Amino acid sequence: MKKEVRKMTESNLIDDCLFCKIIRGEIPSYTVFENDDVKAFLDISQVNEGHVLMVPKKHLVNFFDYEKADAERFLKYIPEIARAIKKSNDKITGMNITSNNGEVAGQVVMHSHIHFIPRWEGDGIKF
Ligand code: D5M
Repeated sequence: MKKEVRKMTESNLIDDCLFCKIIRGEIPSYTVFENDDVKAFLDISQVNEGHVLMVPKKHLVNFFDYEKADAERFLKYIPEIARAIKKSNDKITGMNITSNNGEVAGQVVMHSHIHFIPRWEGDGIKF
């Protein structure tokens, strides 16, 4: 990534945030998609095989924190990432794409993220 782009996209990353550290490469992750705006990597607690998280390269706590411009900039990658995950394994025929917003909704990491959970017939996952 070009230096000036890095400065622009990562300027508001914070020290004490797990996903900011992953974006900066201070904590390792298995990256499946990355550009100047977002990073997508395997979730450490796989609900189903191929479970991926997408995070914006800007420290936003959750969707309550998004301006319209943030939504336009970061959420547009959802279909592309979903398709890439689906394409990675023939058995994937569906996907749960979810986001927990706020502690009462189950949000544990306070840096906005979207879960991509691949699904297939008989996978035994129950929500
Ligand atoms: O989901 C937070 C998710 O973050 C949860 O599914 C585990 C995942 N997680 C936590 N630490 C890591 C690391 N180091 N790598 C990858 N994934 C991680 P929430 O929606 O906040 O409950």
